[in-house]
Amino acid sequence: MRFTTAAVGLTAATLASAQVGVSGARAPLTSDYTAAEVADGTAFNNVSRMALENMQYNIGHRTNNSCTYDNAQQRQEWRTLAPATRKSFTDAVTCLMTMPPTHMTADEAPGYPGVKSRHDEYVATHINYTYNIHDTADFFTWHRTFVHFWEHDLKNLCGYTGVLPYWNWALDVEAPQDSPLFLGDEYSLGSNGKYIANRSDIYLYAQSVNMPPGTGGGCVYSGPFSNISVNLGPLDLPNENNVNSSFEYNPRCLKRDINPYFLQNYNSYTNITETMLDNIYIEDFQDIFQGYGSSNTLGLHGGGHYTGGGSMMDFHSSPADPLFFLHHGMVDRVYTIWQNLDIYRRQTAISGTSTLGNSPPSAEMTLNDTMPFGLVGPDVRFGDYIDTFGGPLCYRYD
Ligand SMILES: *[C@@H]1O[C@H](CO)[C@@H](O)[C@H](O)[C@H]1NC(C)=O
Ligand SMILES: *[C@@H]1O[C@H](CO)[C@@H](O)[C@H](O)[C@H]1NC(C)=O
Ligand SMILES: *[C@@H]1O[C@H](CO)[C@@H](O)[C@H](O)[C@H]1NC(C)=O
Ligand SMILES: *[C@@H]1O[C@H](CO)[C@@H](O)[C@H](O)[C@H]1NC(C)=O
Ligand SMILES: *[C@@H]1O[C@H](CO)[C@@H](O)[C@H](O)[C@H]1NC(C)=O
Ligand SMILES: *[C@@H]1O[C@H](CO)[C@@H](O)[C@H](O)[C@H]1NC(C)=O
Ligand SMILES: *[C@@H]1O[C@H](CO)[C@@H](O)[C@H](O)[C@H]1NC(C)=O
Ligand SMILES: *[C@@H]1O[C@H](CO)[C@@H](O)[C@H](O)[C@H]1NC(C)=O
Ligand SMILES: [Cu+2]
Repeated sequence: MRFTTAAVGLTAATLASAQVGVSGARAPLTSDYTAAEVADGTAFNNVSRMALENMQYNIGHRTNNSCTYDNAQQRQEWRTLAPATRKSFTDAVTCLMTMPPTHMTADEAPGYPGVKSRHDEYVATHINYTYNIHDTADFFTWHRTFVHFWEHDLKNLCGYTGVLPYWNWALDVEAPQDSPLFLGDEYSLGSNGKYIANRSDIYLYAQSVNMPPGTGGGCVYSGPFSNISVNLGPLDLPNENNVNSSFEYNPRCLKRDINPYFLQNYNSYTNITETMLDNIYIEDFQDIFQGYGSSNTLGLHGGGHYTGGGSMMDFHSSPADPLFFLHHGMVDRVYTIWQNLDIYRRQTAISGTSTLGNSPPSAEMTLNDTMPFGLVGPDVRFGDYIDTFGGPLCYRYD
């Protein structure tokens, strides 16, 4: 690899001019590394360290002076959390899933028959805004904020004191069904779904992908979440009995169908590195990440959802599976690295409208627009959540 980092090492004078967007250094590209370095994660780890160095160097230029590099929360990959912390995390999630709604009023309740828990308020909100938060300008920032609110609830409503875990897909690319995440013991995130044999491939028309059956298919049967009730959805699953109205009460088990096919074809280190390094404009980066407008019809985002299978595969109600939040932690991590590799051009870059694929047409979003959070919490200003060290946010990734 023959590239050195962007902002690290710039003098204060260069930095001042860099701030107005004329930074001379370019961010690394996949072609700066060998194919082997890209495939085995060397390149990814190298640029993620560069991003952290850039972050540290530029911290003084953020909007919130009380957030420093050292006091920022450092989110960790699931398997690096101590077993006891993992258990306290899943206990806190179970607490949110069994706690009554906190935001929905008695007047609102009849409109949301399937909302039975605080966690359901998250699921319902994602269902409600599905077409306003995917393939839109605020895809990354809306989901970042959604995860942030959920983390806040785990801590404030359910006493969780650890850091928010994320799921690095590439670590499980060989056999996600054997991942420590899905071992099914009390320190895991719950088991795979119960294996259902003899299923055939399903053709996914929207994605032009022939989906082979995964390694599970039925209910999560051991460990955390084997006993919880999923109350909302599904709305868009192939070959399932989908609900007929968005917020219908449809209690059932949590289903998973861990599927290596998707991780191997969409979420390898090569896939992550190419997506992150070779899309220098936000409009390309966010499109390819979600599989829009390219031959990569699922992208890193879709690949993770389809790897989970079952409840995670439903476009609308996927936050029903807590895996959603670890998956979106990694989505946010890759976005954060991308932003910090070229802070001056990328930190506040946005492009697009507030409707999926701009259909129906809507106005270009600005950082002053509000993002809606329905039953989760107050609407927030887009620009306040675009920097992990800005506004109310103060975290980074390890
Ligand atoms: C990236 O890799 C190069 C080559 O091995 C090395 O010189 C550089 O220090 C690394 N950068 C970081 C931030 O790890
Ligand atoms: C699956 O298919 C095989 C071969 O057709 C058959 O022997 C087996 O009984 C089937 N298993 C189930 C669970 O249906
Ligand atoms: C699931 O619920 C049943 C009935 O409430 C209970 O007997 C069982 O211990 C629970 N299992 C787990 C893993 O929590
Ligand atoms: C949706 O409506 C159809 C037709 O009435 C019905 O067969 C199906 O069971 C309903 N789905 C759910 C989840 O209730
Ligand atoms: C993802 O990477 C794998 C190699 O790890 C490659 O075979 C596959 O074509 C890539 N997928 C996309 C959509 O680029
Ligand atoms: C946002 O609003 C502020 C204050 O009203 C204004 O100065 C700024 O130009 C606006 N920014 C955008 C991107 O519209
Ligand atoms: C659904 O959207 C409407 C319109 O924005 C809003 O009033 C309502 O609170 C939302 N409900 C949920 C669950 O997000
Ligand atoms: C600034 O960051 C600190 C530390 O994370 C936080 O407590 C505070 O609420 C933030 N300020 C604003 C205005 O969001
Ligand atoms: Cu989403």
